[in-house]
Amino acid sequence: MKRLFLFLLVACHLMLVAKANDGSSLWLPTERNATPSKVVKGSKCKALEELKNFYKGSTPVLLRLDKKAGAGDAFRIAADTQQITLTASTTSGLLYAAYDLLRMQQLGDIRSKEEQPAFDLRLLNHWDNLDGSVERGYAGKSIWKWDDMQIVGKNVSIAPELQQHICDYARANASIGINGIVINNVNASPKMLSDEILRKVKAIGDLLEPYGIRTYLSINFASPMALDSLPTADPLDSQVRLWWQKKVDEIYRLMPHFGGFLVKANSEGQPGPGDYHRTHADGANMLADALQPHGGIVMWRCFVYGANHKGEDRVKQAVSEFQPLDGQFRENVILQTKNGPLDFQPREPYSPVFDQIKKTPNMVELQITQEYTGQSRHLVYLAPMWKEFFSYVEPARLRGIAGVANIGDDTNWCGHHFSQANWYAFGRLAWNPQLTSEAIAREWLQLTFTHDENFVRPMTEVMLASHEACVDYMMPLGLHHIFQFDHHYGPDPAGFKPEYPLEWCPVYYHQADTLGIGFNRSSTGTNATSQYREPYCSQYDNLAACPENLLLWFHHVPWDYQMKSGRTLWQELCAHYDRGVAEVDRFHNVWQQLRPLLLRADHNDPRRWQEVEERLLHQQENAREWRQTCLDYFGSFSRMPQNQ
Ligand code: GCV
Repeated sequence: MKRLFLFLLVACHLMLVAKANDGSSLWLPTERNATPSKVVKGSKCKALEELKNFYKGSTPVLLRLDKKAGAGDAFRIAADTQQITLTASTTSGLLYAAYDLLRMQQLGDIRSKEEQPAFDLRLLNHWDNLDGSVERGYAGKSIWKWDDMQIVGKNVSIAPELQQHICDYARANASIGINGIVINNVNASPKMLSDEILRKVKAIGDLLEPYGIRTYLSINFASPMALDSLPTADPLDSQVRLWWQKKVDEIYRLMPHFGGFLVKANSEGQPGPGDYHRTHADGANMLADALQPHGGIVMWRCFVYGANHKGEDRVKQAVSEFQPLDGQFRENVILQTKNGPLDFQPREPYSPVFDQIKKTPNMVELQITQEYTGQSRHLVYLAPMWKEFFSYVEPARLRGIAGVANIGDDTNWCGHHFSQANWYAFGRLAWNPQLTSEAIAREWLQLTFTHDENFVRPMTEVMLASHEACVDYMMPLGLHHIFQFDHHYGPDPAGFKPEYPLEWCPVYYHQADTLGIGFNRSSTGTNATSQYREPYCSQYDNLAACPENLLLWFHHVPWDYQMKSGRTLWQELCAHYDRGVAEVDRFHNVWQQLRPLLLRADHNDPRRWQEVEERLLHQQENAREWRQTCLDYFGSFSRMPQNQ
């Protein structure tokens, strides 16, 4: 009897632990119906399958394909007590409707609605390499296990666990509206276009396609030379053009739904048309011509510096390079530009490329992986930063949106449980940039952790405050790029390496001296302000009118300059660093108080709470390191005390 009791106790415990959450299920519904729901009807498609598996209601659901319903991915949900009807003109529209219904079910609020995505292109960019590493990846190795895919005759055999993992990944993306992925790093290996890898890419693409996800590739501009020993990669050379045409034809024979190429050219050592004194337009157009008959596109990155405009202020170089080419690109070329003019800093002004490129379609590149925002060790919710960008650049002016993925083979996909929120928020904003950061945070917390308001309310507040806190303890008032070299984690305001280009060195960016601090980009300095449209051009140019959160981005400001608060610049700087540190302390306190609540939600499994706790402890330490290093260093110029 005693043994039976013990056995039952252990069995119950195991069941509870098995139900507990290790983060692998993300925000998705996990409990499948024991038998497929009988009340869901419609023609066979992925949406039907998902609803049969996960729709729990008793109100019948009907999926209707109707050519007259909104274009593309748009859908309608009509819900009353008798019936829920999902209508779309495409199976992908139905799929988004199905995930919307499941989300409403999870949130306990099923309503009628009409939805249409803001952007046609909603893409993840993976910076994954063929050797399994991920550039700027903080969540383990790449999820693409190239070695677990074997070429068998004409087919590729993928290990069943890998297949399942890729489908889980596709499902997570589709559930938030992402409809395309660039599989590999923009620092691309030419081998991506080899026969073997292309066949494996096709095998991945076949798993993604039922989820409405199109596959794209980053390409290396010198591939014709590296793969087939052509003597040149000159985009105006007829052999090179023929090579690309044949390669593209080969890709489309394998993958009729292939999306196109993403290209980093003549940037940070990558080859490009500039190697042959050709322009970016020459390079992009050559690829566009090869892709055009198949309906493919070229996403050509504007992240270019240090080539043709050496010595010019780095944040001006993209406009200098691309603005004169505006109007010269083929119709299937889109210029892809990072949200800010430098490089994914915790805060940047928007990139003036979005003002100056008027005839060529633009898309924005956001960074979901937290290269410069604490990597997967800091809790930093990025939706407020992305919303800030959209307050300057109208979504309607953009053809698409790309997010550099933060996904790896870690159990919880993203390294930090709260980094999942950034993947989620990216997808939700790519679908609808009008959603508020708060609504997305609340929704994500409820889907991922618990519906308990005593958890959701305080953690929503923490998430919303976390980006500004990060700016404060890292680089307040418009400071930028004072990270440690190469890995970009932690502070190094004194950073200078004579062997590195100056524009990789922190001292170039803060320009601190005994008079003051900040980069003079006004008309008396590099005149970067002139690249902005009005009213921002005048606003940024004028020290008194410049928003204080961008002050040191645009101006070199005296240490005793009087800020709006009445404090001197130095005092204000100290106050921001203090505030950043105090905020992280507060986040940690909130998390500690939520322990019992989360443990209850996680069936007494402390794993998620503990994993976040460890990271918050580290974040506190790192925030302090930022404050101390920066204030000690800048104080050596201001010669003012830190506790004034
Ligand atoms: C993929 C920054 C990053 C690089 C990245 C580059 C880019 O410089 O540090 O890792 O390379 O941006 O976006 O191309």
